[in-house]
Amino acid sequence: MRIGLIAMSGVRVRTAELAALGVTLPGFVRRGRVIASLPSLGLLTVAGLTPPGHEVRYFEVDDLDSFEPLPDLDLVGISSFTARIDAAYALAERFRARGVPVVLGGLHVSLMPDEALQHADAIVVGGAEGAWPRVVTDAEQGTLGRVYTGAREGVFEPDLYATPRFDFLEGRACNRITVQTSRGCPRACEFCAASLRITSRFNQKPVARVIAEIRASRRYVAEPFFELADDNTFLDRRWAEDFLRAVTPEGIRYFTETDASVADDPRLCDRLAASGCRQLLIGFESPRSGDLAGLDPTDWKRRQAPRLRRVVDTLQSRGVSVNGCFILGLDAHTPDVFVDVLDFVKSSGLAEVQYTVLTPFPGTPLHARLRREGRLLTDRFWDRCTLFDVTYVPKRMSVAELESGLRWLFAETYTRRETEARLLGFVAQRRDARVAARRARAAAPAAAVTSALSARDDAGR
Ligand code: B12
Repeated sequence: MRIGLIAMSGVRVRTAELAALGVTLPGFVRRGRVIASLPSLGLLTVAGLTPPGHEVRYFEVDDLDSFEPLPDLDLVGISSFTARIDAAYALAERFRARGVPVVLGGLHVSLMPDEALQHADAIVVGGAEGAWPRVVTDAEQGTLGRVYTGAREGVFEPDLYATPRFDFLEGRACNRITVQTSRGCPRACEFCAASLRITSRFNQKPVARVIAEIRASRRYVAEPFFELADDNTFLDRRWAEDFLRAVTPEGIRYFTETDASVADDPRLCDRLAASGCRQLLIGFESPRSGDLAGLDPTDWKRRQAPRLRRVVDTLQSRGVSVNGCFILGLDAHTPDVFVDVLDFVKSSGLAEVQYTVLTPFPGTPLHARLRREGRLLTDRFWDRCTLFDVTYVPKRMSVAELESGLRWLFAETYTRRETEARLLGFVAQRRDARVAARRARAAAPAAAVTSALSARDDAGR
């Protein structure tokens, strides 16, 4: 069969006003441009899982109109997050109108299966592992079912796992590659719409497989910067130790997401920079601990808030910049939160910062709660699930206050001056830490001699 795998791409900001603000702000634009070039690891994985004997093609579609004429295919698989799901449905309908069976999969489809089924011949709920090979075989035999459920655990075990088809990236103008080292996250935050929703427990990829993927991808893209497509990379310390040991000699540079607990292990942090880790993205959500009550089942995030400055310091003094993420519009947020967040950003020395609006992605506990409380602005707002659009009534401020507060934060944070000040602050922090370490080392032998002498004196007495 000729199988087409199509990623719905596009979207950064939707609101014209935010877009206008965003495109004039250097920090935001820099990050926006860079990440927009990332491929769909989900579909490269689906391609890897395709049984042999089929011709597989990979497409990224931003503008539906420019995807004409439709390629000749026998089976189509489309991947989309919530923000572009309506475009994915429209594209699915076009193929179906020509008699080409369409399979939809991905996070949104897994969370909204009934909706997705109205626009597809078949859907895959959960990971493609354990489902896609059956889909292809059934489609080939003309017995395509309606709903296929992928594995929710053990997805990196040999019988389910396949290496993503990084060869599809050959010749592409991309300088960044995503590699997944784990799926899921035990923190289970109410708002989370990431891979935790398609797993029943934290799945960790064996280190040897991760390294094999890194090597495989480097055959097709020269000197890529890696983004680990994880929710919480360094959660499992033993795995993390093994990973750092194995990845260091690979000589790569990478960025990933983890939580504040990484700073509990200074030995691990000591080795991060040398392993190629350039930046850690950590969800701080809010600098005020009271704002974080009830965000996750064990109130873990609330308990971290008082130590966030130390977390920044621990990592940045070791040469790993921290990208602190803040969610605006939490239930406890009052209009003074914007000033407090900015104060924290400036005084903590964070090298990078990312603000998003609390977003009730469909299928999340947050969505169910806000719906119950009658606080969703509209029933169906999928194209507004960009992380920058307000889609609900905040508890302690108005929609307009949240929107204008966010715009104010963007404007205050992403000016060229502020962006450079943050980066220079990080460089200085690293330099000062190195100087302090050198001084401590230089002082160490002298201190050792003094204590040896006094030990001798003590012994002589
Ligand atoms: C890398 C990344 C990106 C990259 C690449 C996107 C891409 N096309 O894959 C970029 C930077 C471009 C991006 C953009 C956006 N992103 Co993004 N991104 C991520 C990130 C960090 C990792 C995703 C990933 O690669 N996962 C690994 C792969 C293997 O998993 P997967 O995609 O789920 O695929 C598996 C299954 O879902 C399934 N599957 C997926 N598709 C299909 C299709 C078929 C046919 C089948 C059978 C199976 C199947 O099989 C795969 C293997 O099991 C996640 C956060 C996270 N930590 O997970 C956010 C995340 C996915 N992004 C998110 C958002 C909101 C966005 C943006 C809207 C942001 C914006 N304002 O622009 C855009 C939307 C882009 C779009 N057009 O839809 C949300 C999505 C939530 C949701 N439920 O919709 C997440 C979860 C982050 C968050 N804060 O909540 N993103």
